[in-house]
Amino acid sequence: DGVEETYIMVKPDGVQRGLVGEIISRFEKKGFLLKGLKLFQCPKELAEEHYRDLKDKSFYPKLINYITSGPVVCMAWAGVGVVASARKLIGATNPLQAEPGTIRGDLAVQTGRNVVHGSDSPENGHREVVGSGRERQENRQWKGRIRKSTK
Ligand code: YYY
Ligand code: MG
Repeated sequence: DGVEETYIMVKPDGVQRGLVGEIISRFEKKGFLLKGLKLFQCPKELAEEHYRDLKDKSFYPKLINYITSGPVVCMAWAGVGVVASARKLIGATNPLQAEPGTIRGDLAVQTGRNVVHGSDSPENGHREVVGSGRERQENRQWKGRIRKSTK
């Protein structure tokens, strides 16, 4: 049926700048379904797992420092084609190249402070929402509770 899940995360700069409501609003207005949300201080090990594909990049240590520097807002969003659509709403990785009208295009300037994360494939969407190992059980809780209330 094409319904997918994606993991959207307001990064520490977005939370500190008070952009949580604005970012949620864009996904709500588009018409996607919010399935779960939590404020979360990401431990270093989970940040490393989340960005494991980038561990050989020169910016990786800074990226891990940044993402663990303050609370993030974790969200699971669902809908038809939500993974690719969310990436379009978010805009290019480098905010200076992101189109006006996108979240990064409107709200950010630096790649290293680009306010929001979105999964890049349905497989990663599922992996990032559900998690693995230790965080799996906890994720089931924050997602499951909201899911019940939306039924
Ligand atoms: O998926 P997206 O966030 O748009 O970009 P990725 O290539 O997955 O990189 C993840 C994250 O790493 C990016 O949002 C900022 C940071 N980063 C960086 O600091 N410098 C780069 N040259 C590339 C990415
Ligand atoms: Mg990415």
